Amino acid sequence: MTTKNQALAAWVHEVAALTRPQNIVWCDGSDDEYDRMVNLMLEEGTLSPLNSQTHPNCYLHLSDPQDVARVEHLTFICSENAEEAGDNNNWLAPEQAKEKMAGLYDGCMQGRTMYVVPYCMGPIASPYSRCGVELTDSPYVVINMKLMTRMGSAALERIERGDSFVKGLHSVGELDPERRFIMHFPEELSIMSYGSGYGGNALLGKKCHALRIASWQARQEGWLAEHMLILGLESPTGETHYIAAAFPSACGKTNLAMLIPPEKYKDWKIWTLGDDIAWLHLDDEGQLRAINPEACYFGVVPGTNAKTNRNAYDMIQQNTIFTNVGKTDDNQPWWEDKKVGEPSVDWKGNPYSVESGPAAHPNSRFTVSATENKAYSSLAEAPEGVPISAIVFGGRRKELAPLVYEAKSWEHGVLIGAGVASETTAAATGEVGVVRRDPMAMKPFCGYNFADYWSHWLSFAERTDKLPKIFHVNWFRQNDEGEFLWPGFGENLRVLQWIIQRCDGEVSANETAIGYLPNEDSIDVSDLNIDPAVWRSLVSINDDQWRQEMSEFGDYLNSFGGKLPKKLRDKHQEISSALA
Ligand code: GTP
Ligand code: SPV
Ligand code: MN
Repeated sequence: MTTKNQALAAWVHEVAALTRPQNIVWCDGSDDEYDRMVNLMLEEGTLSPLNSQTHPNCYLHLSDPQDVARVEHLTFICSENAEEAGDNNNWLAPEQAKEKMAGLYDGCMQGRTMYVVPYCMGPIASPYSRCGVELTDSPYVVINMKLMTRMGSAALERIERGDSFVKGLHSVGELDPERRFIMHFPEELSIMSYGSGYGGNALLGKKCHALRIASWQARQEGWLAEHMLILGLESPTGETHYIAAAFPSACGKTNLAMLIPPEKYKDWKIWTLGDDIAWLHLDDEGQLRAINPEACYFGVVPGTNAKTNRNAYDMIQQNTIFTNVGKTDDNQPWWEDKKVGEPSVDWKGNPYSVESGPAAHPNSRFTVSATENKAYSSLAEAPEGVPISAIVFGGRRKELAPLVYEAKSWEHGVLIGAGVASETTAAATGEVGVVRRDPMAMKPFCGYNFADYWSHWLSFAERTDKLPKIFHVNWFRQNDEGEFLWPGFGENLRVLQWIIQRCDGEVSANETAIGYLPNEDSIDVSDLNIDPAVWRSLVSINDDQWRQEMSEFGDYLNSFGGKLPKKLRDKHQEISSALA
């Protein structure tokens, strides 16, 4: 196979001349091709079969132990001008970046096969979808991209009909952390990745394209590319509200998107549309609509069990690729908090022992087609997307942030999003558990200057009067013993219910300086065995802590200098004064 698209053919030719692969294979995205790739990897030993009785068509991939997460310090936005990238990104001049990468790519595919992977982010028939082509020497990338995107012939046809496409070049190289870079060239719609096989560094359709490059394009074209789940909340009357929620990596998006209501709320139903990325557009009526550019879940494995997330637990019993989990002695996948079975082999392939750490890496992942999820919404395939009623921001905060609060206006909501801060997790290399600022959960993913990004967010209020309401949640408050104060998971439905009641004007709230909080009795927790004093602390604010927070947040905003939108500065000032 090859292509009628001259630009694509020329680029493939040019890359092959540089990387010098032994073979070039154009991927058609068929199930046969997937099976062939799996067999190839089983032969090579880069994939191993799991117990086919308990886990049909499931496989385990163990990565290089030094290559288990995103590498933010090695990820760059290479715009022409450094200010475009902003202090929120690492920046390199495009020419310098290309020279560095050309040195790494020179002959890097000798003796290997280069796969040409055309893909479409979003439903093939959607006007909001965007295409890309990834060139990679990793079969692991090919099988993951097959599940994650609309990959192969249908995407290539879109490109041949004249769609623009993002050019992504990826090589695993030597998997040497000293020779690893993820470079983005937003002006040229291109990505260059070298030296890692891990998800967010190597599956270029996901964070590199659908967030970093797409956020840049979205600003120019008047839409938003966000690190958000999309869910539908169906009430007992059969009415469904759609909610988009942004939480930093490993802070609960997949879990919320698949939530199973507790017994008391069994007449409610959550439908999943997406668990990680949302592309948001205003339609002709001024309604904000969302599509999910992905077609699979690339989810955190540890913590997934029949109680916390039954939907996810069930969907990963078959047709799943596991990366970096442990195994039981009968070859079933095993991870911390699975609650059944015992580990006998760890994620490095060594016999399991308590002393050598967890059996599954804390950032071990499952890759599984979205269609395996029982709660998958049929509207996830709708070309026009779904109308969004509420936008929710959140993070991991032991202290400070209440369970839920509501912005008083769109501008205020943008400020709340810009103020997201969260404890770091294992999804990226570096220290875990330290609070860092992570505006809109986009710190690692915004492809341009945050000050411009906030201006772009603010501009939506000038284009429509039908914008969703904005909220902030925190499932992660803890006591001095480190125990969570809120049960989380399925019980988060109670908070979602309050959110839609607020959207529909059905419930009053407690007005504070930082926003509207639930009245103590507006969310029923009588059956949850929460101490009344704890409950009060979850739905109230500590003024001293908030004064401190607003002062630190103010310093952060000021670091963006003259580019910081005045509306945001004023709103920050207004809330600080109200707290004083
Ligand atoms: P990325 O895929 O990295 O973007 O992560 P995510 O935001 O989808 O996070 P995910 O839902 O995979 O959850 C990450 C971890 O947080 C898992 O170990 C979950 O078990 C845990 N978690 C999710 N929701 C809750 C909750 O409501 N309460 C508590 N205590 N933990 C939660
Ligand atoms: C995240 O880290 O936010 C993920 C996993 O969703 S990755 O695709 O690696 O970015
Ligand atoms: Mn994510």
